[in-house]
Amino acid sequence: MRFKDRYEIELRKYEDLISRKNEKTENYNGIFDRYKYPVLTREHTPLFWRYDLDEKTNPYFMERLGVNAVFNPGAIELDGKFYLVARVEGYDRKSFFAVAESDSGIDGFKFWDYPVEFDDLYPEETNVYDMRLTKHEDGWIYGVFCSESKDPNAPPGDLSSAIASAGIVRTKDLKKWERLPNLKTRSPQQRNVVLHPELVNGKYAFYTRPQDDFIEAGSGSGICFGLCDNIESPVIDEEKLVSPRVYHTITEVKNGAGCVPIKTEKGWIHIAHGVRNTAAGLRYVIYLFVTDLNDPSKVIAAPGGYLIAPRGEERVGDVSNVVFTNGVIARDNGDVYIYYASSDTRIHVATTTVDRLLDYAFNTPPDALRSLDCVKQRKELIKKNLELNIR
Ligand code: M1P
Repeated sequence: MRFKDRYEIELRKYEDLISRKNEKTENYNGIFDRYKYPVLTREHTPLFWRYDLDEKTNPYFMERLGVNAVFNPGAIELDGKFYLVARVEGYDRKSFFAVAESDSGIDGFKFWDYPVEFDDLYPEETNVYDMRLTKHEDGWIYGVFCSESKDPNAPPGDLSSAIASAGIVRTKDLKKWERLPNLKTRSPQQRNVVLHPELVNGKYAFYTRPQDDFIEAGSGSGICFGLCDNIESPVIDEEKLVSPRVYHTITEVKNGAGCVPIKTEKGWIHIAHGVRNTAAGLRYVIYLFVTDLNDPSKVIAAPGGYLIAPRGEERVGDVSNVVFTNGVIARDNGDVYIYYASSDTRIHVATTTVDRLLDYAFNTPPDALRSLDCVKQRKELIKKNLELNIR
């Protein structure tokens, strides 16, 4: 096939994909709606990111820089438009950030021409990923992400040990980004760090996830909270536990803050991830809790179990059996768009409202922690329903 014909075919496929309308699935739980199609996949990246479009230098119309996956986006609404800062992973395993924009938030996401660039402050930094976007009361939009480097103390031959820390950038328009120094805490490693949108006691407040090594939380007891005086030289001296890991629950192995907390009249809604082990490996689900409006480190509602778990084709991908969120948009009209990635491969949206999430948070029973207590909990629900004599 001629170069030009193949290009036209691939371009049509791409254009059909990015203009495809999304629709709600029949899946019902009263809490949120799922959608038929992912909102972003690797096929949504422009052809000119992947192919050399010059026939002279690419006569076979080959992909020169493939894209492996598009996942774990930060999310923000600006002037009525929906923006995702996605983690785009090349065939070479390195991730970078790229902005995609949509009018509806459920379909029509299109990448901007160029990926995000910022100052190269850390020559040892090898990989960057999972940006959380905070519209802060100080007027900046902050992006907090994982900055990963090879562990300088790894023994010879160990090419896997790495160090994760929290990188910070800020912007006003998602176009020009200023890099700030990485966050310093007492923990040897940090991932899944989120900046709170308001100052707390006049200080910048972060949700952290201390961990002993790159993968294992180890003695890290869960999602923590810490204050920092100066965002331009960010240091947290003390981390206070907010949402702990708990034996035989969805957070047994680890957990991590997800989106920037949503401010509501009843408290701050947090949507995070929890990890448990199975015979088939780790399973990541998304859960929710609410913290006090005046003390965002104090949990006031913690519904038991998960909010979103991987279903159907979401269960399969590069890292299977994973759903993960680091971007939620809560609109002024109360609508909530939860962007979540499945199996480190693609991005979906789930839609709901603040009212529904609060009802879920405050009226879903907490985890009873033991099978026999779970039976009591369920019996109570059954009895109440049967006494209603509905049928
Ligand atoms: O592979 C699943 C997820 O693993 C990590 O999350 P955590 O630090 O909680 O284990 C992250 O690297 C995330 O990007 C990834 O989706």
